[in-house]
Amino acid sequence: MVMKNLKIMSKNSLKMLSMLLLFTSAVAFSQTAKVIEMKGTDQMRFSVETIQASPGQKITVKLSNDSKFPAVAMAHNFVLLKQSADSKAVNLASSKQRDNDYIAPEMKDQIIAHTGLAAGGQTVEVTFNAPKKPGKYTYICTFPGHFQSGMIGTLIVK
Ligand SMILES: [Cu+2]
Repeated sequence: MVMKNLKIMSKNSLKMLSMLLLFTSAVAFSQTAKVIEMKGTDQMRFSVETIQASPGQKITVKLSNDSKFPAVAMAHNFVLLKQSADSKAVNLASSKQRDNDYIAPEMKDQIIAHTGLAAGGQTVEVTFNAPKKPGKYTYICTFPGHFQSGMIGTLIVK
């Protein structure tokens, strides 16, 4: 009888433990994102050029554009690159892809996350998990000419 009760108890505690684990992972999954709000400027710069994140941290980047220029002249995006990426190559290929919002499909394996294009008056956003590996990660705008003008920033994971 004692044994039987013990067995039932351990079954129940296992159940509770697994429920607790489920709950904990659900909380981790729904972790609120760190929100980074930035502007793409007419001077072809990100208003935020450095983002700090802890490894794996959930980040939302909101990129707004308040330019008065038409979209064909001044739009922006946020493209976060893998450390192994060749930023010049990704930019060169992507900046020719007007029909794909300036993201080259063949370069997607070099990209961690990216927004769509923000024309004047628009805000675009993307949510992603920061890489787990500490280090520096480059983000760029692939609208033609902007990377060359210095529309570049750094995500620092530590
Ligand atoms: Cu831009």
